[in-house]
Amino acid sequence: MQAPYILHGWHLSFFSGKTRAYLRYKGVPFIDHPVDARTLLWTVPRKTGATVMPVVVTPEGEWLQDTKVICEVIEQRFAQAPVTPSTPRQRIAAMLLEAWADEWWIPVAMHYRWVYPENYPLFEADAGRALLPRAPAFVQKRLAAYVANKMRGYLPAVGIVPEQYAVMERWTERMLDALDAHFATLPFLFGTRPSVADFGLIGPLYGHLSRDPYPKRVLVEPRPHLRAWVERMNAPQAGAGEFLADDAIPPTLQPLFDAVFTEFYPMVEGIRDELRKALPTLPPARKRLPRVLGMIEFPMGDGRYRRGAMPYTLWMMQRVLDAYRALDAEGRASVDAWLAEQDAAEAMRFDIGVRLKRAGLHVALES
Ligand SMILES: N[C@@H](CCC(=O)N[C@@H](CS)C(=O)NCC(=O)O)C(=O)O
Repeated sequence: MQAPYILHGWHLSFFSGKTRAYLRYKGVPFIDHPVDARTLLWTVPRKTGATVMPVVVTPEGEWLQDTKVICEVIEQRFAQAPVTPSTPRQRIAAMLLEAWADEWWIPVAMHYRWVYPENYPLFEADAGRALLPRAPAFVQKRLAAYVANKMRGYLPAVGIVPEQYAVMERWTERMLDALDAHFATLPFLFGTRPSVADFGLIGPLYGHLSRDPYPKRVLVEPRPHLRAWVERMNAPQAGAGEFLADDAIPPTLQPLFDAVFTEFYPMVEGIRDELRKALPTLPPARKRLPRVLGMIEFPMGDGRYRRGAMPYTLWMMQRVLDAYRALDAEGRASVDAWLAEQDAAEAMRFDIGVRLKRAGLHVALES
């Protein structure tokens, strides 16, 4: 029998939920290890350059960090039932939705966790037990409360300030209605097989929105098809299902693509513009960019939203643009025709201006 992989992550964690669902779907033998303080604060930074979860350790002893890297490595080793569609429109559409899910939804997930104190006891219990499994309960709780406080300190940088609560909540409810309507017609976003877009979206929808008591009660429980999708994502039949035939994009996903092209793209353009402004101010030898640049503003539903620009998002977009450029001429033409229908004919010609590489949770200029 093959030695198992190890997933160091928590059920509370956005990106751990994404990776857990993915490993289960791929039938990867793995141990689900709630990462403890020593591993998180000592081993993970030494092995990956960041204090972060999830991290996957392979049977060969490699420490994989970043959900895209984990997925790329596992896709090569477990080749059955690929989760990135091979047909051009579905491929680009799924990768765009993954980028949107990973990046746009972070403030949504953080908002619903940290604005409602009803969620705090679960966080403190789970995080405390995971961090210090052998410590007395009061010590666990005290450390978890310290971590929770630190997390709340990040809220303004991602735009979670009282003036923006209402626009965020209206946006989320509308989008969850759209997802509920979609999952009434199809088990996953692009068919009967989950794709990278489903795994992206389970990030906010599992650890935060379906598990924290307030959003679970108010957002997910009233939407039965969405709730059923969350359950399917966590208990998949390994390797089962297919993407829709003929490279079809389900029309019920239209509200998601409207959000990608009229809200997410303006956010990404804002980040690119902040990066352009920041580049001349960086010391010449410095290639690694700060995690957060200046504040940007962009449309969100019926309002606008302001938050710090995180250049990591541009690296996510670079992956999608690279995938588009790797298509053959016929594939690119098919994607272009779909984008023209979306009123987003220029979307794959988006110019980041520099080439980026990932370094832990940061990005750096490629030299
Ligand atoms: N983009 C990374 C993000 C991982 C990530 O942000 N993980 C969160 C927990 S869900 C974390 O550890 N954050 C620490 C931090 O932001 O400093 C991925 O796809 O793996």
